[in-house]
Parts: sequence; C-alpha cells; structure tokens
Amino acid sequence: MNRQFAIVAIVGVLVLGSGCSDDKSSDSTTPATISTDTTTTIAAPTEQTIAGTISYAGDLGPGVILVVANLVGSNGPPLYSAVLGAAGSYAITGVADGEYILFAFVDAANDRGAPEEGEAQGFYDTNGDGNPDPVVIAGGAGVIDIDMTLV
Ligand SMILES: [Ca+2]
Ligand SMILES: [Ca+2]
Repeated sequence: MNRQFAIVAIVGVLVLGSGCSDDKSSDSTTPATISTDTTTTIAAPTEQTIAGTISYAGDLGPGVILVVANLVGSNGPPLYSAVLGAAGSYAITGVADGEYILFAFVDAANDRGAPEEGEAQGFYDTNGDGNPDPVVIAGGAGVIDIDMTLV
C-alpha cells in the first residue's frame, strides 16, 4: 500500500528587474517574468496511516508476515494489508476514516489467503484482555505503536 503521489508544484518565480541604481530611466512598472516549469516530487502523505511493530520469535523461513486491517463488524476480506518479509515495523497508508481491527499472521508458504493451522498470529490488544482493541482513524490523523506479537 505504498502509494506515492507525484505532486507537481507550480512555482512562480518572480524575476525582478535588477534596478540598476544609476539608471534613472528604470521603470518600476515593468511586468515581472513568471516561470512555471519547476516540478517537485514529494513522499506520500503520512496522515491516515496505521503503523506499528510486529514481533515474531520464530523462523519465518520462506514465509512472510501479513498485516491486515478491516472495519469493525465486517465479515468481508480485509480492506487493507501490508506484507512484511521479516518481523519489524509496518505502515499501512491511505486508510479511510473508520474503526479498524488490526490482525497479523505468518503466511508460512507465502501463498496468501487466510491464516492456516500452525501459522502464528496475533491481533492488536493493547489492554491485554484477549479481545481486539479497535483502532480509530479519523480527521486526517494516523496512529502509531499499533504493535502486535505473533504466537
Ligand atoms: Ca498461507
Ligand atoms: Ca483488548
């Protein structure tokens, strides 16, 4: 989900006359010259991002770690996902407003799909009560430290 946005910044460059001080004929009303050919590419915006760290003590082998986010109460396929080649930090960007359940699991054969038997998994449960804690995304703000441990 690493969308990048190429943003063309139109930069108006105002070129003023040099105004040579000893030239009494200098006309301050001379039109300025505008240049509009500067292009700048910036990184994707970081707002509305869900980010955190995945911990996994096992050997990932040829597998990957999938991090998925879905709306609370949804039974459909995950709306968002990230694929990690190793345990560590993740970020899901461009998340629409909503209340999400974060879940992560090892995909041992790297064949995607739902978690299979024996694949370590975990969900975001910051208060440790055994139930997922929803993450709220709204108003252009992202969330960090959405950490999960796969067991
Ligand atoms: Ca699998
Ligand atoms: Ca909880």
